[in-house]
Amino acid sequence: MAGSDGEGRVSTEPVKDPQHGPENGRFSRRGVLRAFGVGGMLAAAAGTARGQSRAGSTQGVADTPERSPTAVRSLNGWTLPHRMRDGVKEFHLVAEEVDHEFAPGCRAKCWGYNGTTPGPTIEAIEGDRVRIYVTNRLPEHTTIHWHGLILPSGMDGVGGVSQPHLKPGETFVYEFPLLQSGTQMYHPHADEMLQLAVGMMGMFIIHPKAPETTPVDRDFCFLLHNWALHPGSYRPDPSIMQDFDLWTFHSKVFPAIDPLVARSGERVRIRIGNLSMWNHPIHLHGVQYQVTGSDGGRWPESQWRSETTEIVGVGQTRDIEFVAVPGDWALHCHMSHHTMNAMGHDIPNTLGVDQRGVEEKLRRVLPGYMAMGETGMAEHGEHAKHMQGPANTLPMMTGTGPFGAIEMGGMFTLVKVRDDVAPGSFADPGWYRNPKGTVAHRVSRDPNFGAPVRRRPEVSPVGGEVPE
Ligand SMILES: [Cu+2]
Repeated sequence: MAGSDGEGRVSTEPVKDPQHGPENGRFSRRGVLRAFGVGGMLAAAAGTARGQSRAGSTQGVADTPERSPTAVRSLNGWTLPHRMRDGVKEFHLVAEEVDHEFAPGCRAKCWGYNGTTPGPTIEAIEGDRVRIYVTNRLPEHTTIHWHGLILPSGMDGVGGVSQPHLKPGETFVYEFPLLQSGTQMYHPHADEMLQLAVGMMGMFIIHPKAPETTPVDRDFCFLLHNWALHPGSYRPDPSIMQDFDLWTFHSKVFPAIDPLVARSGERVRIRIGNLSMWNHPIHLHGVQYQVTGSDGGRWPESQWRSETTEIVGVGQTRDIEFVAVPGDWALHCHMSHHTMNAMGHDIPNTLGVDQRGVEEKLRRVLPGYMAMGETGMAEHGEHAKHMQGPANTLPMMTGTGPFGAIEMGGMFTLVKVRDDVAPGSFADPGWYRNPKGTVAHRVSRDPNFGAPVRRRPEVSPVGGEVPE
């Protein structure tokens, strides 16, 4: 490998950085050097990157003060520290099993990188040369494919095609220049169905070399994924193709997904990548966002388009941007099963079915059984609070807001915008306090209230009535 110093010079310990980026939220060559230069990776491993950030060395690397893109914040995730060696940005990924929590009450043995699924986000600048060590601590071979990156064929990471597999215990090195910018991803290209199904993936953000003409104040990213973690089990089932139990933003489900916090008037970008088995229409309330980019980079402004829902297809990334307006705004997949947690896909439809008597009979063989669904599923969210379900299984829908049950799960979180959010602060500001007179409210409890126009259903006499 040209320019490689071989193995042993980079810590083989997983490097964990609890911070999401530099303190000021900006991402500069100098700042990163200070944070993760000489000794910086060890400092980061000790969780003290911020405290050590001014002690590092900048020797041997030209500074480019005009470059100051906003550091990306990985939702519920983190950014992989790097160090400079001979003008090359060095990263070290460790493929390994991880004990992952989807939300309190639901965890599993998954596979990921450096202790997490997804793996840490790799962040760099167009024109950088990167050297990425990959250590395989899995029980089977793997590779990493740099999804969407323009690179030499031998660096593409397709096991058996572009390189030999990394056997357990081995470390390989990838090295290539970054010839593009945009929201990219990484994942294995070896035993791919299984390794993706158990969580092996990450984001690879490349900032453009030239400053962006319309800069953003906050830059979030997350990956979409699906999991077949059957009720009562602790290992995702890789053989499932459609009936998944968990739908995740960055491997978390509501209510464990971080809110996206911003100050009113700030320009916010959200970068979304999809390495799941479904396409996801991602819908944001409160604004018309602009779709501004993909793994092809930030598109020319003439190609931006206003949407409130954008499908992020499998293997695709999409960047959306908007100017933040005050409120608590839902951000979710619009496939309504994808905003639910585990549910039985094979159970009969009980909507409208009188289940009196059935419940008692079933309880004799299934203690705790609850008949439900006669009038809808909303009651399920209420019962789930006091009824014990199968082990390691989240309620299908959950969450409580200032006005009651939220009845969501899976791919759902909130964009929380306030006038008084401090620059660089991502702390959850709590629930939005609506200005007086701006909340929908009850005007009657009488079902015969008012005189709304209603139509009689037009039905032909053929076939008779719909039975009760
Ligand atoms: Cu979806």
